[in-house]
Amino acid sequence: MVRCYVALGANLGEPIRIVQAAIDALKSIEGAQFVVASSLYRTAPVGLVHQPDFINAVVALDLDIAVLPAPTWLQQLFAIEARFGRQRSVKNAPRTLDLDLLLYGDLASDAPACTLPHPRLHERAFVLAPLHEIAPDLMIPGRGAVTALLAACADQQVERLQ
Ligand code: PH2
Ligand code: MG
Ligand code: MG
Repeated sequence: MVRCYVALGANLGEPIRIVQAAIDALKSIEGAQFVVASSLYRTAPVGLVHQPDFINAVVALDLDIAVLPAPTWLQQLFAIEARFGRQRSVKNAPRTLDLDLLLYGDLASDAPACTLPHPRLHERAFVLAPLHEIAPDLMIPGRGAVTALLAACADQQVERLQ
């Protein structure tokens, strides 16, 4: 088994409903054992700022490596994005659902199609706040403690939803 963390983000359509349904979809993948989901967060857009606020969350799962090696797991994530109507147009454009693989155990990869740990997770409060909620002691290989990384982006607006 390998512990993996997936970030969810949505800011088109009904993002709260979509993120909740996507969490359910992640729970039902064969070879993946659901561990925990964070609360949902309403977050200000980072990057392209003139777009609606996002709903973000992070999920932890334990994966059977034989069934779901990292490339297969990524394909599963893309398939869920597609099922929720994700269209890939402009980079960072509004989206019905974005699923980003943050960590796959301690696997380090600089393959362009799958960089691990996720290359921007350490600078994004919309990922770090939900990640810190479910794994406060987590260390990001090469980046440091989630707690310290989150403290360093205190200027980014994230609001935990009830
Ligand atoms: N995703 C991005 C770029 N900017 N901003 C917020 N708040 N939440 C996101 O999920 C997000 C973003 C690229 O995937
Ligand atoms: Mg993303
Ligand atoms: Mg993505």
